[in-house]
This record gives sequence, structure tokens and C-alpha cells, in this order.
Amino acid sequence: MMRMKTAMINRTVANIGLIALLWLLCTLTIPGPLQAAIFFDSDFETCNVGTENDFPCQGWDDLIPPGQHNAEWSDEVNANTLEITNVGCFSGSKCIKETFRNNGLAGDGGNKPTIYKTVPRTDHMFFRGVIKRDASFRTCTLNNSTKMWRFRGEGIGGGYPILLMGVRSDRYVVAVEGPYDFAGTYVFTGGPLISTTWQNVELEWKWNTPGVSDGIIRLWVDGVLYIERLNLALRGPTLTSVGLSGKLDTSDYYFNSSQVYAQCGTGALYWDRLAVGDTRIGPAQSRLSSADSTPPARPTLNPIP
Ligand SMILES: [Ca+2]
Ligand SMILES: [Ca+2]
Repeated sequence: MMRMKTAMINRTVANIGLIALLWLLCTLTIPGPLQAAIFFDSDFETCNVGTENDFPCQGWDDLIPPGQHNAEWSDEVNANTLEITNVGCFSGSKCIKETFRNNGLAGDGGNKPTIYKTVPRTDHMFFRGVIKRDASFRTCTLNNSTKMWRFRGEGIGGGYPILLMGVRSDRYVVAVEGPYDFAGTYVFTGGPLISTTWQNVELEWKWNTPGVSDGIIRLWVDGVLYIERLNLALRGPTLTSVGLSGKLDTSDYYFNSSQVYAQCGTGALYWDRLAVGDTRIGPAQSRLSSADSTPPARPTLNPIP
């Protein structure tokens, strides 16, 4: 009798346990494949204008290196500046203006204004910006190259490669400093001329599987694919890999910083709608209503592997 009762109690306990487990399973969101996402699409509409301290704004900060104050602006002769303007922007009424005054001359070392925003860790990244130059803009005469947009891991052990989008001889290029499989800097040419009318510039970056040469870099301008490099070993196979440049190219390295960088040139560049995601973002619409959260249409050209 006692044994039967114990068995019944045991069975009841087992049933309650099973029901509790089923209930728990039902209430849990079962994780599926991660959803593709646009992490941010900055329109700069909420930023201050003309204060000489327009940043930080919308998560873009100018405090690099730590302790340096107000790196976006300097009154020094020949110093470059970076600010929010409300003249001639792409979407809404505000955008970024970079003014180049040093062209590699004296003062260059002291002021390279930069703003940056943290980006989430992901192995397949897409970047989109809407960019134009003013009529007087020319690339830096020092090395015929103006760096524009940079991606790297800040404060992460390793530190290479670094991805750069810029212009060389006024044409868009993609450069990769210190990749695992190349001694020096890849410079991928073939991009179109930078224009005085707005251009949608998109970058794709796919980290290679450690130990496999399957990395991808692509550049689109206004939806047209201009640069495509496949089968790259951008990072090394192990946690201590050293690449052909002698730099640490560790297998767990990743980008966590998106940086706009006014280093060297003449004239001015304008930026709007800077977006980062792990899916192709596509060209921006020219007017962004604050009530409209519809993402831009995903282009069907050049399907992503
Ligand atoms: Ca804007
Ligand atoms: Ca500031």
C-alpha cells in the first residue's frame, strides 16, 4: 500500500515536472536564425548646427583619442573641420560637412577631425552613406588620396585589418590595411568619380571563415557594383595569427567602430544617412519623414551569397 502511494506520488511529481517543462518550453521564444537588421541609419536631424561642438549627436562622438576635447573643430590655421550644416543636405535639413584646409601642409598632424559610432559585432557587414563633394574638392595632393570612412576594432586585441573607403584621384577606392593574406595595404580601384550631386555609396564586408579564403569586399555607387573582391583571407586562422604585414590578424577580430575621418584634401565633402547593418541597406530615399520607418527597398541586383 505504502509502496503504491509512493509510486503514485512519484508519478504525480513526474507529471507536474513534465507539465512545468512543457509550459516553460511554450513560453520561451525558441531562437531561430538571427534576423537581418539595419543597426542604424543616421539622418543628423536632431543635431545642433554651428556651435563648433555639434557632436556628440545620434551616437556619433568626436572624442578620439580619449581626453581630446572637441576634435571636430579647430580654429588653427590650416586645420580641417567637421560640423553639422543645414545647407543643401540630402534628407531633411541637416547633414555633415567636412572642410579641408590643410591639404597635407603644416597643421595636418595636429588636427584630423573625426567622429565615430560603435557598431555591433557581426561577420557580414554592410555600410551605406550618401556623399557629395563641393565644386572645389580635390583629393589630397600629398599622396593623391583622401581617406573618408574607416572601420576597425577599437580597443580589441589584434587590431588588423582596417577597412577604409576613400577617393584616389577623385575616384572611389576601397583600401584594407594589414589583411592576413597581403603584405601591406590592398587598394581596390575601379570606383567612379566622386560627384557634386549626391551619390549612394555602399560597402559590403564579409569576414572569411578562419582558415578559409572566403572573404568578400564589394563597393556599389548608386546601386551599380564597381568593386568586387572574393576569396580573401582578411583574418587569420588562429587567435595568435600574424599576417604577411607582421600585424596581428587574429581569428576573433571584428569591427566595432564606424568612423568619418577628415584627414587631407581641399574643399568640402558632405555626408548624410550613414547606415550600418548586417543586410544590404540599399540607396537612401531623398526625404526621410520622421514618421516613416519603412526601410529602403532591398536591391535585387548582385545577390549576396
Ligand atoms: Ca539629414
Ligand atoms: Ca564636440
